[in-house]
Amino acid sequence: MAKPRLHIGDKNYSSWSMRPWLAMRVGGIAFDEVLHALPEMGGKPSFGAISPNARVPALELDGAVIAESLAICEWAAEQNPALWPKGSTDRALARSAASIMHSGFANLRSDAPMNIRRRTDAGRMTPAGLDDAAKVDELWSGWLKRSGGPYLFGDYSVADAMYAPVVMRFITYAIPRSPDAQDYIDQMLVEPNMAAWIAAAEKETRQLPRSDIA
Ligand SMILES: N[C@@H](CCC(=O)N[C@@H](CS)C(=O)NCC(=O)O)C(=O)O
Repeated sequence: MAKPRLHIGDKNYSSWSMRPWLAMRVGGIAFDEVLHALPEMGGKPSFGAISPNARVPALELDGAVIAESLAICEWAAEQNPALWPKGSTDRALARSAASIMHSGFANLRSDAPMNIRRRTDAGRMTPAGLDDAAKVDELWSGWLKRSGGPYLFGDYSVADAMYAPVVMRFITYAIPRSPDAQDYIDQMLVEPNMAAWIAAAEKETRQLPRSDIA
């Protein structure tokens, strides 16, 4: 098998790219990364011809291209099953947690786009965006209570990779949070692969006005 190639967007901005990149790194799966500049609003993406849905992330694998962050994370967990919890109920719950993130929290995502370098406040967010953030906090707290931590379902799983960009949003936008959510955020920030992504994002200099000025 040729080495998989993961196409990703700017590390400062591309929240969907961050998820499978983390899952693959935590899972110890060797891959090459191909970094693309996300297009300006209405612009043509450089990955348009590579990715089946003209989006990143996209994983090139043995002549096929796999789109969608969660599908790539599922592939990663087939290579390293430790990326999902062992018990079947916990595994189902972690898959549910990952799916809730993948399909939900649209208000939080649009009010507070991932921008790792930026520091601002939650004053720019709508009540609906803040409600989404409160819901995430409540879910994290419940899962952590059930598992005993330190990650959502005990050991690091795909669910944590899926929520990693939300951790960054809590910080960038100084979103109010519970002590349990703060502990989880602190835990996630020192995970070495997350720390490596953040360090790379901080070194990037490209700016996307739609995220930096808005
Ligand atoms: N549902 C997709 C979402 C992927 C997505 O929207 N990616 C953004 C970058 S974070 C993108 O490629 N945008 C293309 C564009 O802005 O033209 C997934 O889970 O991978």
